[in-house]
Amino acid sequence: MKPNRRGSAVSVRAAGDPPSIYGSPGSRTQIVEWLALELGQDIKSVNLNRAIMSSPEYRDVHPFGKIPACKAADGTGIFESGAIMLYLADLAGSLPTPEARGEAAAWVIWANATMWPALEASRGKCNLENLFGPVDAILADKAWLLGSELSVADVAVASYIKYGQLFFRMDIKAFPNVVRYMEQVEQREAFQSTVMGG
Ligand SMILES: N[C@@H](CCC(=O)N[C@@H](CS)C(=O)NCC(=O)O)C(=O)O
Repeated sequence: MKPNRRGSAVSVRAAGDPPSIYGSPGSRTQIVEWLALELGQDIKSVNLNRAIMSSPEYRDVHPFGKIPACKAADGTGIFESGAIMLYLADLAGSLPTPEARGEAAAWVIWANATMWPALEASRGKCNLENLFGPVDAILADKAWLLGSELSVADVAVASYIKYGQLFFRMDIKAFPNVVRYMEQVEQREAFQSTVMGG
């Protein structure tokens, strides 16, 4: 796996450059960086501070001034961590058909728009069976959500399960296949060096 390259400002891009990922340590930026490592997708990681986040140049990339954000080689700005993840998965050639893209997007959007908001609003006290019962059933006969290989779907879902455990002490032991799944995730070097802070 290639280490990420680190830059320092909202940059001008050249065709063929790797996408710039703008962010900071201890944020969703590390979910995106985990995925880039798993995919072997070269990215340029750029650390931002508050001043840069509110600058007009950065607002061209992320209209709401949040992190993470991505600037593609052609200058296109992409915001929302889930959208950035799907972009990287596409760029790496891991979503070769509209169906593969749709299947992966379903999980990325579920993690970002359904699972995490439910956990965050309830501090992990919502009905976990509603969220993780179906995930547990799916993982009964698959190593990963979409089959035998880790994909963008797993990076999105497992990151927010881990956030639930870290931030809300969420207990997933009622879901043995999810427990096994998270054990697999925890063993991955790329997860340890990004989401778990190295
Ligand atoms: N749904 C957005 C959330 C973006 C977000 O709130 N990011 C946080 C860091 S994880 C942030 O920018 N915090 C600084 C701020 O709100 O000014 C995403 O997934 O990208």
